[in-house]
Amino acid sequence: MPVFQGKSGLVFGIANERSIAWAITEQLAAEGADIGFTHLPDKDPERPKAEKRLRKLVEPLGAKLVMPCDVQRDEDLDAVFSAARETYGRLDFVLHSIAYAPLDDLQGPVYACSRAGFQLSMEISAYSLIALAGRARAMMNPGGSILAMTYLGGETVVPGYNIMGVCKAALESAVKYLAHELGPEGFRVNAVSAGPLKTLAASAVGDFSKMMKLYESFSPLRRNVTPEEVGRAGMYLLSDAAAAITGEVLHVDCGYHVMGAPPLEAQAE
Ligand code: 0WD
Repeated sequence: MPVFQGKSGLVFGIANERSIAWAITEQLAAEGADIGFTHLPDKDPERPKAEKRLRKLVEPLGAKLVMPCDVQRDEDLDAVFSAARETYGRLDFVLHSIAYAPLDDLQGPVYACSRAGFQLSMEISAYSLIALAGRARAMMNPGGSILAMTYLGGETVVPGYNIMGVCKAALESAVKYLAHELGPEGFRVNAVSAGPLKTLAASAVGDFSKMMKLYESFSPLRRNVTPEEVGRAGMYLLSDAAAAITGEVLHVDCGYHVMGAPPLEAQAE
């Protein structure tokens, strides 16, 4: 039987077909999951670009819930969870695949980050997980699973990742505290720390192609991850196959995070 047969959940953060949330969705859908989706509210209601892009991807999956949601707005979040309650009754999983920082602040240096840019980046990239978890816990089935997306720049310094690294550190800490708080209720909270993938959000991070070359030369597997590999790992953590895993940050990065120094052949160059 498909792993997600009879299970339903929400996916936040598909901007287009390159989004990591879409890669995970493809795996969940292939395993029979019934998924509701949100998109960023369109500024011009006459030209609903974000909604159109998302609908084109998810309508073939038979999505019963497609709604706008700006995670900065409590009323948007409340509307999504109340619609999910009406549509699905209870939820088995929630995927948080959202991040944002204003370009000026993202470009660094960290010491020059504006107060407003810091607040906005933290609110969208880290607080939003807390806001989702608080609402999800009231309506999840036993064994329910929440997953967030993070990056190595939240654990160690990755030049160019700047203020987003500070946000990911907060996000990863939130994963652990939420795992502690929701565990007794039977819910799990984890994160996938993915290697670089060329998405819309990634295009804002400086020197991104250099980063991809680094992974090719330095990671134990000597290559970059594929969206499908990240999708499968995300699906695993959301599934019952990971029933005893919570508070975990799973690195899906071809092993890059274990290296303390470049491989000898790369050092010789
Ligand atoms: O290399 C990468 N691409 C990696 C990404 C490596 C490791 C982790 N990640 C993380 C990101 O930091 C993020 O948390 O994965 C997550 C998804 O990122 P993505 O798939 O790389 O990027 P993208 O396709 O742009 O999706 C992020 C989405 C937004 O996209 P845009 O580009 O339209 O800002 O986050 C959503 C939105 O759909 N988003 C919001 N959703 C609700 N309310 C908001 C908001 N205020 N702001 C952004």
